[in-house]
Amino acid sequence: MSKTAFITGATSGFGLAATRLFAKRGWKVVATGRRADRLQQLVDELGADKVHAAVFDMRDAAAMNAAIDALPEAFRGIDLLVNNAGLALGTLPAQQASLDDWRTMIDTNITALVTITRRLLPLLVERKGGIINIGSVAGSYPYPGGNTYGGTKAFVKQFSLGLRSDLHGTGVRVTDIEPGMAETEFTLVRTHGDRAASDKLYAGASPMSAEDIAEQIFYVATLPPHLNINRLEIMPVTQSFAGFQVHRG
Ligand code: NDP
Ligand code: 8X3
Repeated sequence: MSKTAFITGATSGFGLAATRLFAKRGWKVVATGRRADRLQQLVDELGADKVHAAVFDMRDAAAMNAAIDALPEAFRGIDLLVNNAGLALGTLPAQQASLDDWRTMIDTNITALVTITRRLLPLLVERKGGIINIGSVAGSYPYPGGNTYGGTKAFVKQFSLGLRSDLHGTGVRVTDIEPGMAETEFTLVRTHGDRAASDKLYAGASPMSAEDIAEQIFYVATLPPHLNINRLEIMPVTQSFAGFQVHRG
């Protein structure tokens, strides 16, 4: 019998590529996001027997719960939660950054992620399922302008490891996949729609693609059941680390 993945943020980037990959490899997918037209396109492309579109804003817990309550019978047996929906907003230094942007990132990347995880955990325990959280290298390596975004992804990393402890003995697997630079709509969102800035960031950099990350998600999800990758950090070859900075007054 085919398994079912619940993939948040399936209208773009990693979530969209993962939905396509899982569906093509025989899984059923509950695909979520705010952009209903894009989710409908996915259903049209992959088939209503393979993909169920659940349209809601991750920050609206009541809408989230209603969408889960309304799942058709064929999509209720969730085996895998992919906590992918998320965003960065802004690259200004903390002392100039928008507090509204910070709150949006915390509400989406942290509060919504724990809310949906808590909601689906009893089912995942019952089914010995799995959770794949999408963290980021920004949760481990600070960089100028990463402030709150990096903080949210550090939370995702530590929450993932904490879940592993709490779920000890249940058979439920938890992995934090921590990508570096990947070309999606991420930078378009981060720059509040600046296409030129987004194109410039990725130009000539050979970034990872959404499909690269979807393959990692599928790989982690389909490991033999006795294996758990705790953290999977992955970057393009063209990206690495820089040293500390020193200010001389
Ligand atoms: P995209 O912007 O391409 O996709 C983001 C997805 O998240 C969209 O489907 C969007 O759906 C969804 N989303 C955002 N906010 C909400 C919300 N309030 N309610 C419901 N859905 C929401 O970016 P990526 O694919 O790159 O990002 C996916 C994840 O990967 C994020 O958590 C990001 O932080 C992380 N990441 C990205 C990296 C990169 O370089 N691209 C690197 C490391 C991590 P919609 O707008 O339709 O609601
Ligand atoms: C996205 C990767 O390096 O832009 O999480 O923060 S980075």
